[in-house]
Amino acid sequence: MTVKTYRHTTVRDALRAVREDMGPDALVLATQMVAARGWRGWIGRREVQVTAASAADPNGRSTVPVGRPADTPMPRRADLPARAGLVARLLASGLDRAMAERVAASATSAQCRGASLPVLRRLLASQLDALAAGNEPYAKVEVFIGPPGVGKTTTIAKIAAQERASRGRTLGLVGADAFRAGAVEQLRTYASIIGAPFRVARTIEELDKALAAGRHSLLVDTAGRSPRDGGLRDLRRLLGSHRGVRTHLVLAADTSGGTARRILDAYQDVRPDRIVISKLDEAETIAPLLTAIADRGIPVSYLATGQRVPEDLDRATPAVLAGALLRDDEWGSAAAAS
Ligand SMILES: Nc1nc2c(ncn2[C@@H]2O[C@H](COP(=O)(O)OP(=O)(O)O)[C@@H](O)[C@H]2O)c(=O)[nH]1
Ligand SMILES: [Mg+2]
Repeated sequence: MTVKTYRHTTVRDALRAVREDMGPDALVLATQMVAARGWRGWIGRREVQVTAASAADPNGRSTVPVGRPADTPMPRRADLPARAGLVARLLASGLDRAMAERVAASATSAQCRGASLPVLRRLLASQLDALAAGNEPYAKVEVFIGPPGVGKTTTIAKIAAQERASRGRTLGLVGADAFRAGAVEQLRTYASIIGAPFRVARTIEELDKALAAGRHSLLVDTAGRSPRDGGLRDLRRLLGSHRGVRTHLVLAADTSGGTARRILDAYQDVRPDRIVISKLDEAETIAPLLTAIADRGIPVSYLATGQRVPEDLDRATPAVLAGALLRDDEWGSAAAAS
């Protein structure tokens, strides 16, 4: 088997070069974005590098794509180049190989040959059902935890303001920060703009009372707590004693797979039920983070796509997640179509 690499400015050009050089049965083994050669690389330009193998071994038998998951059906031989092209497009979007292969295996021959962005998004969305919490009803208490500065307070303000604007529904806000003086003021300001009931809970006992009170669902901001704080353990114990509590761990979209795993380990004691992915607008790809989240089997509840309150927040439906993975800028329309 001959293995070669090809570099071009677009995936389409790289695949055409592969086919012209190695024939229609060439298999794409890997697709990467790499720094362009020469001065274009110095000014930050990137290009696509495709690694391909000739499909036929010296005896003329065809080989199957490397890394094909064992549970995916064997593609028809005539489909192989088109399917490899689809896998290459998905890999170039930052998807990991196993997911790209699963999506390609679920596509018909015609979809493989001419998959438009909406078709790709639909195919990918159908693989993301288990990972997308979608439009679920509010729990009695929704608690937001996570590292400082990741977007917890802003996300809570977006949720409360969206509910108020779109459904006229009131959600109560609770600022539970025993550590940083003034940290709850940001949430208090949002609450008064939105017209939402607001309570401060500076101790675990005050939080206990706040969770029991009120007829509205509550969004609880836990700014300032880190996994090493005893406060987080107390928080876990308290949340465990209340019914109808859902805990969201907020993670920034550009978190690497390794860092995400470390944070998930650090917050393991609190047993987050959902993940909020924030700052999508600042990330090149969310694939490494999403892979780490998928490994833990925790569904994603929201995607935050910017600083604007309340616009820049979407429920994580399968279509919205797929759009974010494909870096399809129409998250909003993806959500509307789902
Ligand atoms: N670019 C971008 N900035 C965000 C997003 N969400 C929050 N921020 C900003 O991140 C900073 C920290 O947000 P904050 O909600 O205070 O984080 P917290 O410490 O986790 O409560 C603020 O400047 C926010 O405006 C987002 O989705 N995209
Ligand atoms: Mg905060």
